[in-house]
Amino acid sequence: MQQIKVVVTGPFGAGKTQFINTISDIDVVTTERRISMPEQRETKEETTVAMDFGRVSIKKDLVLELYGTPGQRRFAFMFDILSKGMWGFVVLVDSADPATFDEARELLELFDNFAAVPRVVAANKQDTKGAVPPAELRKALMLDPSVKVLPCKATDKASVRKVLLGLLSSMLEGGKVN
Ligand SMILES: Nc1nc2c(ncn2[C@@H]2O[C@H](COP(=O)(O)OP(=O)(O)OP(=O)(O)O)[C@@H](O)[C@H]2O)c(=O)[nH]1
Ligand SMILES: [Mg+2]
Repeated sequence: MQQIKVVVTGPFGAGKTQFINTISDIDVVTTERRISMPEQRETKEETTVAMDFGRVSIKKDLVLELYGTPGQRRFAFMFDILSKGMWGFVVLVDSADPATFDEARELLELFDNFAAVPRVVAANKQDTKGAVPPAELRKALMLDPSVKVLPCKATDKASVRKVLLGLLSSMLEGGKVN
């Protein structure tokens, strides 16, 4: 059995917990707590304070272990703990929230520094008003052509699966996964 550790990161509220909940075969281990800062509570009530953990069977003998990071930067101490031993990572971005794009770019660089492993950017919330398409997100994030930017709707299982398969195919190209 090959177990592949994948980290799901991205700015506050990008949809990381949702992404893992949608695809996981097991009940996700979450660490959501009520948001303490009133200005952030306008968007939602709870935030991840340590991690999400889920797993998904991709095919016989191949399981992805998904580790979601917190989005609030005060919990960033978890980043290097969660990234230990990762085989790849996903940077999830709320495509309708350009104010978070710079941070998404920073996270990509930060996790790249932890480990130079395959990564994909998921242009999430494609179903929401004002969501920019993947090509536009690529430009805004000034991404290298080698980084895949995939459309995503974290509430939709097939869509989440496509993102993970996109990452997996980059890993296959690297020859680590078979
Ligand atoms: N319409 C729509 N809503 C989404 C999508 N993905 C996530 N959401 C919603 O966006 C909100 C934030 O999602 P979370 O999964 O809590 O985001 P997060 O990245 O884990 O947030 P933090 O842990 O606080 O950083 C929730 O209400 C989700 O249901 C999507 O693709 N489409
Ligand atoms: Mg979360």
